[in-house]
Amino acid sequence: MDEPRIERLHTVTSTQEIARGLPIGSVVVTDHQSAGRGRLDRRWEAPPGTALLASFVLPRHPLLSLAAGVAAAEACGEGVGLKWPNDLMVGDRKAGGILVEVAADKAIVGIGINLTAAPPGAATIAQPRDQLLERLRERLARWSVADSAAVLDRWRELSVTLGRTVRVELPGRVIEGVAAGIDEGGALIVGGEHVSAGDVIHLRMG
Ligand code: BT5
Repeated sequence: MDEPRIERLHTVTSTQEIARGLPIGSVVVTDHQSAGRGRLDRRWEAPPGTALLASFVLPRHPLLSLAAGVAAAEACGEGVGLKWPNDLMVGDRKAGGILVEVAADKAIVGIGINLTAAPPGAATIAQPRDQLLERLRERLARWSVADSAAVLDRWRELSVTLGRTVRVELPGRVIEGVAAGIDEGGALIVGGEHVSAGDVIHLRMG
């Protein structure tokens, strides 16, 4: 079995592509991505050297998306909350995003956090990159093997979505209502419906 390793690369297409070939415990970090990816084929944009851009190879976990959000919010510290499922928020602005991709025997957790620049309407978390990376590694190691009940409890504490009036855009339809909770599978409960995928928009303070 290969040893886990840390790859620090100046420029890549996406850290996710490099991480896919590495063993559990490995990390890929870069200054710049020419084709940084969000969910659903969206783009993740960050000018060179302005962001933490990393992919972590982790064991699979049924709630890894929420667990990664918890780990990242804790690594960022005070003032950073989670919009369902795992966007890093400073107030109502997005400061970081998480993309979880699952393979047969491992999962790749990609995390992008704006440090010194952000697109219009987005936020930064002004912290030194390497220190933040170290805290992320440590928190991810812990939360990626935590039991689901602990992940859900901590996610609820860090959430800025619960209690808010939200709009959920699903393929072909839209639900609006108060985000009342998350179920044991990590689905958001809105208007009595359990939403496990889709985009959530916070409508107003609730
Ligand atoms: C995400 O997708 O939020 C997951 C982003 C994951 C990025 C990391 S970077 C390291 C690793 N390697 C990769 O290639 N990806 C991961 P999603 O929820 O789909 O949000 C994408 C949307 O966020 C875009 O459509 C934009 O509207 C917006 N966006 C793009 N760049 C942003 C930025 N720097 N800050 C805030 N919002 C951004």
